[in-house]
Amino acid sequence: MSVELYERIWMWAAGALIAVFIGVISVTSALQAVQPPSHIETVDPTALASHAEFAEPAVKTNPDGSVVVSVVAEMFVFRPDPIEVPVGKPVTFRLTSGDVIHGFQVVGTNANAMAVPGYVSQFTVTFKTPGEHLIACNEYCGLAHHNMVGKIIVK
Ligand SMILES: [Cu+2]
Repeated sequence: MSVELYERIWMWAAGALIAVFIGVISVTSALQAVQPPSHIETVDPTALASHAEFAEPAVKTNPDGSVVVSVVAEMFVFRPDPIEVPVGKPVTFRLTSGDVIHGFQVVGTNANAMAVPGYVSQFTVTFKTPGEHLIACNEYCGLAHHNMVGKIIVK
């Protein structure tokens, strides 16, 4: 079987790109602990009402000024809402859902995660400027999905 020269060049180029991508993923996950934000820990979605953290989801400030925000996404609200966080401090969001899969996208930033029933999704973001951000659910979750929004106030 003979393969044209240009076809061979493109096949090797595509193979090299795939190797580079796999290499980047392997190196960053091994050296920088980069991993998907979801599925770090589990939680019983039927017992959120009596859960120590998620029964009253709230913003908690650590002694060093960093903040942990526990968020429950449910049809068709985010709790707490609005979420007030400080500017310039690391804000760790811990999300879960009490019913179906929801999205949690902080519009205008790269903060974006899924709230999956049974799991806690966690990510940390630092807001560099004060202001307000819309939180949008970006996973279709039911009839009022388009109304499922929240607000983050950075100050
Ligand atoms: Cu939704």
